[in-house]
Amino acid sequence: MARKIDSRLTCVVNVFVTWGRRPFLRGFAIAMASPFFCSTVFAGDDDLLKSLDVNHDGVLSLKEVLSTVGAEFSVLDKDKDNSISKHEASAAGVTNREFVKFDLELDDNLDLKEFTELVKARFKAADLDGNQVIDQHELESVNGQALSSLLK
Ligand SMILES: [Ca+2]
Ligand SMILES: [Ca+2]
Ligand SMILES: [Ca+2]
Repeated sequence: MARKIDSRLTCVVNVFVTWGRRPFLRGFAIAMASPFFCSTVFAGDDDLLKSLDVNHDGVLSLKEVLSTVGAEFSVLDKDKDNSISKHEASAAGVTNREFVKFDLELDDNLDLKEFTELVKARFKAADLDGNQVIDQHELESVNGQALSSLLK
């Protein structure tokens, strides 16, 4: 997630540097190019919200997020043994500390139930204003990125 924020910043900087070399375009570049260009490049989270927003109210409820958990679990379970190993989890950005916390059966694997608890915890962390739904702004926050990294 930090990488993504970095690349977004890099994108803005690149637009400024590239376009800023031509003085007559500098004003245009600063006023117009970076927000439009970079929001186009990084439209992914908007897509995620739209694809999961079943009732089209513009925000994600826990129910909507959990509707994708089974599918996502299968994607992350690369060796198809019906559990997510430490290695598989870390590929999805799950920290060692988180893994240990949610591996309730202490078998060094997350089953679907444990993975669902992890997603629930990240949902709660991403709901910055505590209104039980995730809006676009919350999805773009650091905690929101942590949630979306488990969902795509
Ligand atoms: Ca919704
Ligand atoms: Ca596995
Ligand atoms: Ca919220």
